[in-house]
Amino acid sequence: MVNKIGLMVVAAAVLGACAPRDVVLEGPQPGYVEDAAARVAAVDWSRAESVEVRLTEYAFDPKNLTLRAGKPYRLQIENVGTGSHTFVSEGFFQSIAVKQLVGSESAISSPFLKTVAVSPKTVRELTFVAVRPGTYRLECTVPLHASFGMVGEIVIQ
Ligand SMILES: [Cu+2]
Repeated sequence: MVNKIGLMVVAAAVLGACAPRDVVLEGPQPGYVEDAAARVAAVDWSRAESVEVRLTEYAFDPKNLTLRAGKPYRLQIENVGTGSHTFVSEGFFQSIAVKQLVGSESAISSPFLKTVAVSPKTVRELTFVAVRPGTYRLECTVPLHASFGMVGEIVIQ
């Protein structure tokens, strides 16, 4: 019988070599906010609220984020762990108007996000307007991480 720690060590050894990458779709995409560009243009970005979420082995901290529809945000997604992680929430990505996703090496302005990859000791910043109210599951899609507890919830009120 393999215990949980043993399984984590095996998983880290097997999966450590393949770092996850961003996945961004070409638009237009069904399901995403249609007038995202107009919504991004309409808000005052100087009033954007900063929110932080930290990624570790194997958790999101905080685990739950609550946002308000119509408000602009700067979400700092910081990987303070030692392995690569992802920030994935299809429902959330389809419910926001994305302005930009920036990192140390790239800036993405496509609104059709699918996977945000965060290397160890790096920060990605996602600027967006929260649009559609709902409760959305958040997870890390690196194999086994979600089953180790790397899940959360994003609420847009
Ligand atoms: Cu992870």
